[in-house]
Amino acid sequence: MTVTVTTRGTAPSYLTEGRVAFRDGFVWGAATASYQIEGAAKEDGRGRSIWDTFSSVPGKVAGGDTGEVACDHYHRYADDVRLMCDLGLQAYRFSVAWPRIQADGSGPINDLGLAFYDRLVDELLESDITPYATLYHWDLPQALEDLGGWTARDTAYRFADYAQAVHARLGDRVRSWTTLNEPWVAAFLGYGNGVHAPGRKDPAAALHAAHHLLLGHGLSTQALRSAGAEEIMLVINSSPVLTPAQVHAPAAPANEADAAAVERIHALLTRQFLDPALRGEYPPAVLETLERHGGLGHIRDGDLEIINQPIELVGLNYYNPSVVEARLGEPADAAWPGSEDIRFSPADAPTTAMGWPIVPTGLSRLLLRLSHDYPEVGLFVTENGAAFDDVVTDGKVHDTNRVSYLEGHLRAVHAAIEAGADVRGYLAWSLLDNFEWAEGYSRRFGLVYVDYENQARIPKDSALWYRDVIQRNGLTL
Ligand code: GCO
Repeated sequence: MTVTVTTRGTAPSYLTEGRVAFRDGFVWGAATASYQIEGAAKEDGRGRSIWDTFSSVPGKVAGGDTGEVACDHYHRYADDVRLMCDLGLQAYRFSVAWPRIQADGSGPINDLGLAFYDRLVDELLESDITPYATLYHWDLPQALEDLGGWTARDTAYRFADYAQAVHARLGDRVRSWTTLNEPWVAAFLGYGNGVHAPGRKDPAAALHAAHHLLLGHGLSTQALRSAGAEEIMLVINSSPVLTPAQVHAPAAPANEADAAAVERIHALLTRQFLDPALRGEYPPAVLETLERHGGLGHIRDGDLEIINQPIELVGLNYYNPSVVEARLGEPADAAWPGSEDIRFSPADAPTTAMGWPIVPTGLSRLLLRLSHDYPEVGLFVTENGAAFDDVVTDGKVHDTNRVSYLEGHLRAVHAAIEAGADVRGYLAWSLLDNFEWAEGYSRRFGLVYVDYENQARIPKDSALWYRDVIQRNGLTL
């Protein structure tokens, strides 16, 4: 499929300015996640994760794909680091698989599992690439899920123990730590609509999971901090919430009902996580939603103080805006708990192979809103990228659509910085084509193409273009 990226309406001024230079020290890199690339699912004492279980159930993942082999990164990490080095990456965001460290999510620490990340970190540092370690990117040990998973309060305490064990081994070399990746997705797709592992479909369970994930964030932040961690980050999937008319032109929502729909979805998606973590409170829209779905009994006195730990950075994974309208009087089959009376609409924009609308200006709007609302933290774009139906031609992948996507979004990051947002770095999603969760291997997000038949890696045109961007610390027209 060929997707042409077009700019609709009047081009924002930063698109016509010529050279776009980032400040010295802006960090450039790429991201991956353990289950999506490592493979070696049964090696060196790794326990089973909820994604091993979920992907083995027919019909859950496209093509019946699993992460059993993935990109075989567990064995090929040294070559992959060489590839990063060739592309000039300054930073690499990876995640640690909890079931490699504790097969059952608690109890004995598996030295062989830690040794893998030890080797990876050393390899990165030898290549002058800064490691950004994420402790939870969704591969919960199955044994903990059997005890309730994130709906069980105890999982938060087990997570802090695990975080401490990983820091004890890598903390002398890793200075930047991310507790959770996208708690909204882990809670609401995992426990709410069942599209992700563990595949539960219960709105109250999703809301409980969200709180316990936050509690795990707070407890692990305390553990990391007292062990001397320098930089701690919480990574969320966030998007600006817009009405259809706002997608291409900044304007106020047409009416009060739409304005309320916008703020409600923003509260459920973003404030549900950042207000407790950064302010020690839940926004009213989240409390009202909890009242309607199982109550507040799972929130204990003192939880919000634990969750509200000082952190240095919020990481944003941005792909597309959320477009909503009020739908008063229509049947209330909520897409998410709390989204009753709200309709999610398609944006008037070209889409990626995921069907996600391409709206680069959404990233500037998001960065500016969050820097305005939460001035106490720095921001980092921890994921941004696009899946397209890449084709190998004579050993090359001419992914001009991905180059356009990335270029548009980097201009948007730059525009936000110019307008005052404190954005410290940008990590492309993803280094490699990989296991795209419920979509399996059918969606390719990589800067580097992976031939799953023989594990060959082919840097796409976008990878070579990104290498030049990093080298110049900016873009040229
Ligand atoms: C995500 C993810 C990645 C996805 C990517 C594309 O954090 O949602 O961190 O694992 O693969 O976002 O969907």
